[in-house]
Amino acid sequence: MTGAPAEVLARPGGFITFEGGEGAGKSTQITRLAAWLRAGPDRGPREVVTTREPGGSPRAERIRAAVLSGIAKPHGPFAEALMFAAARLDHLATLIRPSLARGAVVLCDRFSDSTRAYQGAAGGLEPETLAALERVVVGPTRPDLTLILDLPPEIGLARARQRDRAAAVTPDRFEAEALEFHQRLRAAFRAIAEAEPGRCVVIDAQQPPDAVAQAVRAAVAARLPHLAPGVSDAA
Ligand code: Z5A
Repeated sequence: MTGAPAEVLARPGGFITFEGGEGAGKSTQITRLAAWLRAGPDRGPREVVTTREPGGSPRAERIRAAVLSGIAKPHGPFAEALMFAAARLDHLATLIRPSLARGAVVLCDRFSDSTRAYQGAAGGLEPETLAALERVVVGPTRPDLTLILDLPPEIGLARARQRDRAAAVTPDRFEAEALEFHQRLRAAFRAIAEAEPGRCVVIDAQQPPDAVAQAVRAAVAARLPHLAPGVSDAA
């Protein structure tokens, strides 16, 4: 690397993405990390924007509803990847980049690693195709840190199904895939972490929520120390 793009160097906040399989606890941990980052006693209140993919902006949320309904599945993984890319373009332009430019911390539930894992490793699209799409869509707005919540898919799916039953919602297009698909996803996220250790940290998501939250905070404090609230707050 000869140096980070100017946009990244000028980033006083941070762009943190959460990745992993179904029911890994991403939403739970984003809420908890946001509360921790906002309450930094030594640095005063900090703007923390929580968002998700697909979605995160009004136009991207409309694409989310369509793609999770399964409407694009008959067209194959490339068509689905293009729909996720279209949603991501709008999300980046209208929410993520303006937030980072203001100095906010952006916490995003899934981002381009999900395209690599779902449409690539599990869906069968070639990595070169997805890498080209990612270069065009994401450009320099790459995450500073990616937390990969890792657990056996059987456990994550059971959690997601229990949550869906309690809320009386039906599983979406991806939750309904076979266990083998979810095993490929887990392997794909672990491979991404292995290939990009400077950006990714794998968190054991089988632990109770408090222990996962502690591991998440430790990873943020280690990788992005300018974001960590005072040490007294980390316990
Ligand atoms: N997708 C794609 O294919 N390509 C792309 O490029 C992108 C996405 C960006 C979005 O679904 C789908 O889109 C996703 C991939 C695909 N696949 N699916 N389905 P989504 O946003 O609706 O769902 P998700 O991202 O998979 O998240 P999730 O299933 O909602 O789970 P989660 O956010 O990781 O977990 P949670 O909601 O925090 O927790 C799940 C339940 O477990 C809940 O009842 C918690 O109270 C409980 N929980 C949480 N943590 C724990 C611990 N530590 N122990 C025990 N119980 C826990």
